[in-house]
Amino acid sequence: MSKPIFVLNGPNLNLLGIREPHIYGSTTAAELEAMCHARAKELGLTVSYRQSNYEGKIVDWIHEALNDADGIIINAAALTHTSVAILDALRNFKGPIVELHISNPHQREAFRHHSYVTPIATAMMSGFGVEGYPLALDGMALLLKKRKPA
Ligand code: CA2
Repeated sequence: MSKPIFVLNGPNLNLLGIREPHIYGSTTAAELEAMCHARAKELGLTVSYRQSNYEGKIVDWIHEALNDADGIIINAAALTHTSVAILDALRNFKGPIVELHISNPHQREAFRHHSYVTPIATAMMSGFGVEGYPLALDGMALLLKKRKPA
């Protein structure tokens, strides 16, 4: 039986649509979650969408995903650039991992150019605004299909 795709979001992504719309757009977190469920439904997938401002919470969710998710889409936000704990947790996950960013961190400050998630990610999506989430789900569906030949 298929398991959900965990869509994990890091610090401050609860502020989507409320602050810094010039960088992150005007779609709210609730609208983004709805977009993810809608695209997942079209793809025959289910999504467990989560956001936390706490590194340990995200590590706990990755541990939960080890048994309970078919794939992980992760926008670790600022923790992308700092968290060895998230990298170590992701190392244990056997399914596809898509690293996602709303902006293109490589066009921004130098401290955003290094990611602890990239070395363990199967694929990356960045710079498409919040549309990157449904696009990442499209990519996830492709990766899962490749793993389970019909
Ligand atoms: O582009 C992305 O998705 C980022 O992961 C967003 C992080 C940033 O630290 C990364 O370098 C790139 C920041 C998320 C902050 O989210 C906000 C959303 C709305 C208003 C304010 C912050």
